[in-house]
Formats: sequence, structure tokens, C-alpha cells
Amino acid sequence: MKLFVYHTPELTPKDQAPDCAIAVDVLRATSTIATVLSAGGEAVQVFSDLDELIAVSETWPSQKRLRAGERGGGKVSGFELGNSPLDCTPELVEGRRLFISTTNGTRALKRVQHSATVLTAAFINRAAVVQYLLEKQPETVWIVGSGWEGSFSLEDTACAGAIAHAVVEKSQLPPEELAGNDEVISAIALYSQWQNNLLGLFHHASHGKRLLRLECDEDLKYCSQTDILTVLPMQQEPGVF
Ligand code: 3SL
Repeated sequence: MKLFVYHTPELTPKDQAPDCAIAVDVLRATSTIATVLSAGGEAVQVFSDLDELIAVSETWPSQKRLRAGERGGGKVSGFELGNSPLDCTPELVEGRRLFISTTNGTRALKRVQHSATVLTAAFINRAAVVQYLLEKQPETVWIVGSGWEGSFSLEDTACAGAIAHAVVEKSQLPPEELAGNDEVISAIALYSQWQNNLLGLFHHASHGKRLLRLECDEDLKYCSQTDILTVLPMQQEPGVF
């Protein structure tokens, strides 16, 4: 197995796809996806385009669907939900499909959707993703941070590092044997530095600060927890987890 970390979807090699792609948007799309599926949601379907989301979701029975949309951190008007994982309670999501579009997370998912296997990861479900990698041993693995509008996001790269760190630890292979690019080593170093204070790291991150300005403090706390959910979001058909 060779791991590759890409800080943003735009940095992934063109016209290539790995055996396994892992999209990461800790704040907050992939934390929300894990939460919905763990709470009994029927599926999560992701869209980059809001009009397409509305059109497809309208073909679904209204009592079986929820629409979630985020732009600039805020909720899209007319949708039931924004992108806060804390709103996705079992009472609300159980048995329903979440149709979601967010600024960056859904773009990362679109970029890797043709890979043989596509997973989503956040700190909250990191262990489930690591367990999958250790069991299935895919040959090439891309861990792709969503970033923010094309630029680096501290929290996504730290989560990529958390995954790589656990794979190294559990496989007992040296990092240089698993690392397909230098970004893996730097992501592990970033995570190692902050693993006991991920909330502190989020407070330094530009998107963390943006969410704090929007009074999403509780979301940051929730998303900074590690290995609290056992769910493994895996793409079933393009865009559907
Ligand atoms: O950019 C995204 O995909 C979102 O996760 C951003 S936010 O945390 O919902 O603001």
C-alpha cells in the first residue's frame, strides 16, 4: 500500500485515479456525512450544483428526504439544514436521504468520484477508515483534503496525517515505506504536534476562525473528537454514500 496526501483536490494528478480515494473535509462536510450515516440516514447524496440538487431531490418522496446546503459557512435559504453535524440527530435523519451541497467538500468528492473505492473521513470516524485500509490493503490510496476554495486547510491535512499516523502505527511499517509523497510525512508531523489539542488547531485554522465568527463553536468541539463513530461512508454509486 502507498499513501499519497493531497492538500486540495486541484493538486491531485490529472487523468489518474487511485484504488482508494479518501475525501476529507473535517469542517464540516465529511463530519456531517459520517454523522448522518451513523444516525441512521438512508444515504447521503452530494452535489456541487444547487439547482441539480433541487431537481434530483424533488424526484424523492418529501418525507424521505432532507436538503442541506452551505455557502460561505451559512445555510442555503429554503433548505431544511445547513452543514452542522449537530443538527443531524437520529430523530431527524433516520430513514431519510440527505441531499447536500457544500462549498469545498462536495468539490473534493466530485474530483475523486471515479476511483475504484471512494471513502469519506473526518477525525470522528478516522479509526473506521484506517481499519478498512489495513484489511483491504488497496495498492494506491489518495487522501484528499478539501481545502478552502483551492487553498490549503490546516484541519484537513491534520486529519490526513491522523489517518497516515494510525496506518503506520498499526502496520508497524516505517513511514517512508508507506509514503508515496512528501506530503504524507508532513501531514503526520502536523498531526503528531496537535493530536492532543485538535480544538486548539481548529482555532488557528482560517476556516475554524470563520466558523467561530458564525458562532459554530459547538461544531468545532464536536468535529475535534477522534474515533467516536464506527461508520465507514463508502460511495455506492457516483455521489451517493
Ligand atoms: O466547504 C465546505 O464544504 C463546508 O464543509 C464548509 S462549512 O464548514 O460548512 O462552512
